[in-house]
This record gives sequence, structure tokens and C-alpha cells, in this order.
Amino acid sequence: MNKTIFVLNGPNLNLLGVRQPHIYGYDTLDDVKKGCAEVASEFGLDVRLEQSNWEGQLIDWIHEARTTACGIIINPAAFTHTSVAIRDALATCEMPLFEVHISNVHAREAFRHHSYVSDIATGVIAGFGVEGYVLATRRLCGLVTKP
Ligand code: DHK
Repeated sequence: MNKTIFVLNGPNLNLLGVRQPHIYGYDTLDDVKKGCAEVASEFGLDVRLEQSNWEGQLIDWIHEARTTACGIIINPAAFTHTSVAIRDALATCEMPLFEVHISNVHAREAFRHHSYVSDIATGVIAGFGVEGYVLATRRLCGLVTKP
């Protein structure tokens, strides 16, 4: 079995920690990576965290995940609400898929209420801050390591 969990992040999340901290908090993607890796290691798994502002790059990583990952956690950020291409790429992956949003998208502007990913995801977490990534990691690890 592949032992790597892909944690993919979309546009503007490179600015996590400094971007609108009242919405997204002060933790950085490095903090996210540490938190997820810590949990994954309890299960003998590891984490590859990536971020891109480019849709095509995210799609390339999703394609890579198809053969090298045991599961995907993705925060597509703004692409959540716009990208059929990311949805189609994710739909080709036969592994657990968790969609994470740091903020509660349902309590924000109406255009953030629709996701192209949610209905093909194993689970969705929104509004738990960056803790959402860690919770998704724990659930994913449980799913892929259960006998
Ligand atoms: C992050 C973004 O950048 C927004 O475009 C999404 C998401 C919400 C988040 O809460 O993590 O609408």
C-alpha cells in the first residue's frame, strides 16, 4: 500500500498566517504540515503537502496521487467554487478524499456555498480552522489502515 497522504492547497494559501488572519488564523502551511505529519506518523504514514496558485499544477499533483498516494486531503481554496477540471481529476482517484476549508464557507458569501468537490468527497470539514486538516488526516489514516 502507498504510505503517503497528499495534502493539496489551492490559490492564496501560500499566504496562510498573514492573509486575513481574522478569517484564516495565524498558523502557516508549515504548521499544517507539522500537525498532519505528526498524526500520520502515529499510523506509520507520511504527508506530502503542496500548494499552488495554478490550477494545472494542482491537477498534475492529483494525477501523481493516483499512483503514489493512499489518500488526498485538499483545500482547493477559490477553485472549490469554480473548477470542474479539479473535480474531474479528483474523480479519477480511487482513494479516500477529504475536502477541507479553514473558514466556514457556508457562513460567508453565497458564491462560496457551492463546491465542485463535496459530492465526490469522502468527507468535508469547514470552519475548524487549520485543525480541520489534522482532523481529516486522523480520519483518513484510520480508514486506510483499518484491517
Ligand atoms: C479558502 C479560500 O481561499 C477561499 O477561496 C474559500 C477557503 C474558502 C478556506 O476557508 O480555507 O472560499
